[in-house]
Amino acid sequence: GSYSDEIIFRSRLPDIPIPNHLPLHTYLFENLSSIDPSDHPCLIDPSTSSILTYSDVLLSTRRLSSSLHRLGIRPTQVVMLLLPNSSEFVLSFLAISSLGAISTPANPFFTPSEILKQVSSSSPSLIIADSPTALKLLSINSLSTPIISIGHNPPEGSIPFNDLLSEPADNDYVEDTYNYKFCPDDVLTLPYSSGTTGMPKGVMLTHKGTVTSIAQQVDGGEQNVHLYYNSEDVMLCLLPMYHIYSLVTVLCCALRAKASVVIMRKFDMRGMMEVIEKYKVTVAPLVPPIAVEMAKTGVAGEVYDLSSVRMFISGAAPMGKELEDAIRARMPNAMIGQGYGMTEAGPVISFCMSFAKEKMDSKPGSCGMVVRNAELKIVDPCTGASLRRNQRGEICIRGENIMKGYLNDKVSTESTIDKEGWLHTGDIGYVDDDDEIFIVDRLKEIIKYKGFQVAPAEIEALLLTHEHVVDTAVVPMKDEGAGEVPVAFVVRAKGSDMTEDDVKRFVAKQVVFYKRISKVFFVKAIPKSPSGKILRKTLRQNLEAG
Ligand code: AYL
Repeated sequence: GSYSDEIIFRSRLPDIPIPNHLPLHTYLFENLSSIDPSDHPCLIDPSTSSILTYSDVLLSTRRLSSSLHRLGIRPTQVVMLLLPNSSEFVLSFLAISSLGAISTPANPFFTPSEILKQVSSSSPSLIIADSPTALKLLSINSLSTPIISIGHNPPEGSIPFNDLLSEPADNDYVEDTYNYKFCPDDVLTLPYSSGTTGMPKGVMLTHKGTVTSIAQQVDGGEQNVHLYYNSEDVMLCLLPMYHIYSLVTVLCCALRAKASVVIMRKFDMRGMMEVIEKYKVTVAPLVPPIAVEMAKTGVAGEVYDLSSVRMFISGAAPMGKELEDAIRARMPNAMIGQGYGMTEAGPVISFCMSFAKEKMDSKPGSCGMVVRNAELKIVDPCTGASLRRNQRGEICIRGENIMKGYLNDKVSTESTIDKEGWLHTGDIGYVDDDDEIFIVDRLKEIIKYKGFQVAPAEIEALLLTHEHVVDTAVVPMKDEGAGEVPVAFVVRAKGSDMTEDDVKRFVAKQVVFYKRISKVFFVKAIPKSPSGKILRKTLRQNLEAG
């Protein structure tokens, strides 16, 4: 049909002007006059009780940029971040942005082979890591990238991070950055995602795209705002910053709104409760598995005062009504709702409208309404036709927020963003009569372990390197604690006596914890389509049928 027949859904909030001609760091600190920057807490570290004000963060970012410049970092070069949540992560991310360079964040718990894959794909000129990770990196012979190490005992052979913060910005740096011609379409950051199929790929998120996404969430000035944060807010930053949810919706949105960010390095239930109580956290962006644990353990409401929390945001995986009710029992003052996003969308697609400045009602289980300054449609995966309200199909989004494309992968880019600029999410859902989005299924391969991505293709490729594995398919299996876990169907070589444990151990040695196989099914053959594609849906259905 003709494109004018398309059924397009939009936010009920009007579009706004978005200053996405600005570099991200400039945009984030644009409205400092609304606070006293030298007195207003920006980053709070509960483990040391140290506080960096907005002025401190700006000054340190400038010093760090100058030092990175002195080390040779220039626009378009890549710097890899292998860091747990920390103020150093934030300073590095901002400093790299202000140099016109590109950060590529990764999980510091990655195994050497996982790190090397991202290194060889993104070719960083420098790696910034915490000292245990730096030590791990220094033992990889094939790695020649210089390493900056954070922490008290920087291993020999690495550059101590603290030295880079002690010197004031130098003239060369000031002159060079002055002459540097910024383009809003320049890449800001390169998180890795497998998208709808295949191996993890570098997602090129630009300054323009990221500024747009942040503005779609927290801008809107005097009128209504999708996600209402303000300078009085205290944000819980517990989810890892190397993941796009925490980086954009927690950190960047908080900085834009001049809120204070409480940074937690790792998760434990009591630690989280203590921090919420002590710092009177107002916004808690979390993932469903943490909510499940919170609902189960008695520690929450009974012992700790969680009444300061006014917003409980769940994202990255589905949250059902029962879970929502359980959280409500623990956090009586909190609005509870979901954000829905995808790394490639920059990342946010929709948000619960109970988080708006002028609240709207929302239904349990809904992912909210599409963000403003964007278009959403639901398409029939077979015909490509756009569908009406209450009809299920693939969710697609179009707007200036979405990625520029995958790094060095034109084919995957073109199969994800079509000629009309629609990003195909691989999620199946519908839009109801109140403009609320519901996700009901997944077209794509990805497995979501506690919101973390596991790319089946990556684990399958690994299994195929085992000499006793003839063929294999890795698919998600439902799990109460994690949401989903990866399980493997394996065709053994003739005469092989390989056991389930052998397979599990073989994978576990080479991957980060959440990619481990939790069950193995030995089968005679892997079901495939005539063109050779694994019939993942058939396997998933077999699992559900038992
Ligand atoms: P990625 N409900 C169900 N599934 C979800 C939801 C949700 N609320 N959010 C994300 N997903 C799934 O790239 C969905 O399959 O980004 C989606 O395509 O690791 C996939 O996760 C994307 O996985 C926010 C809120 C970012 C959410 C996010 C998305 C982070 C996950 C910012 O404010």
